[in-house]
Amino acid sequence: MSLNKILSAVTACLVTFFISGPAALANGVFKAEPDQLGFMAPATEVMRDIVSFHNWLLFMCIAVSLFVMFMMIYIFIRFNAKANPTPSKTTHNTLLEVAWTTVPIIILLVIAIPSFKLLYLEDVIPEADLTVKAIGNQWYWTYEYPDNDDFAFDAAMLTDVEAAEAGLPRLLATDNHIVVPANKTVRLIVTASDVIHSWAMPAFGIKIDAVPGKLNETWFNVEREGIYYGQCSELCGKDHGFMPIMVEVVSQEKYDAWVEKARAEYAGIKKDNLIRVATVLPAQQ
Ligand SMILES: [Cu+2]
Repeated sequence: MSLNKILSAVTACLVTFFISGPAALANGVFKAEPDQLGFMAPATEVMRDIVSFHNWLLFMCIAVSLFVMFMMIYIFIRFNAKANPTPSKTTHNTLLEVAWTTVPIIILLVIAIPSFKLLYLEDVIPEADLTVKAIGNQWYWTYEYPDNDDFAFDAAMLTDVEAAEAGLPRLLATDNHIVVPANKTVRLIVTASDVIHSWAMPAFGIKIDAVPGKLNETWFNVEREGIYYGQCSELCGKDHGFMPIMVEVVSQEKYDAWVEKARAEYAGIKKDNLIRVATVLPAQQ
C-alpha cells in the first residue's frame, strides 16, 4: 500500500468521525449501515451532545498524541549520542515542572466539564409527556403504555421471509413496535423478566440495562419523524442477536390515532400471558 493510499484512508476515517456518520436515509429510516464508520445520525439533543463530546475527545487525543510524538522525534534527532556527545547535567527547571503539572490538569478539566454536563443531561429526566415501559425477555421485548389504559404488547423479530415481504430491514424489524410522538419528552422505564438485557437505540443516545427486579429509567425527545432501529446490547442468551428494537416516531395526530387503534387491538391481551409467546427464530443460514 503506497503512502498516499494510507494517508487518504486515514483522512477518510477522520472525516467520517468528525462529521458523525451518515445522515438519515431519505425515507426516514435510521439504522446502522454496512461499512459505517461513525455514529448513526443523531435524532435527539442527547445524542447530538454525545457526538460533539466524542469529536472533542478525539481532537484532544490527536493533539496530545501528536505533541508527544513530535517531542520524541525531536529528542531522538537532537539529543542522540552522535548529535549531542556531551549531555547537559541540568536537573530541575521550575517553569517546566509547573507546566507539566498544570497543563494535564487543564486538559482534564476541559474534558471533565462537558462530560459532567452531558451526564446530567442524560440523567435528569425533564417533565415527561408520556411514559413507556420496556421489558426485556429471552428473546423479545414487551412494551406497556401506562398512560393509556396500560395496554401492552410483545415485539418479536420478524423472520427473514417476513421482513423481506414487508420491505423492512432484516434482523432489525419486529412484528409490533412502539410508536411515540415527535418533539415530546418520553420517559422510558426499563426492566427485564428473566436475565439482564439492554435497551439500546443509537440514534437516541440510549443504552440502558434491563435488570430483573429493578426499574431503570431514562428519557428521549426525538426531533425527527421516522423509523429507528436498535438492538439488545447485553449478552442475554442464545438469541441475544435476534431481539431488535424498533421505534416509530410520528406526529401527535398520528400518535393519537395509533393509541386509539392500539388500545382496541391490545386490550384483550392479559399482561401475564404476554411473556409466554414463542420467540421468533431467525431462518437458518
Ligand atoms: Cu437481550
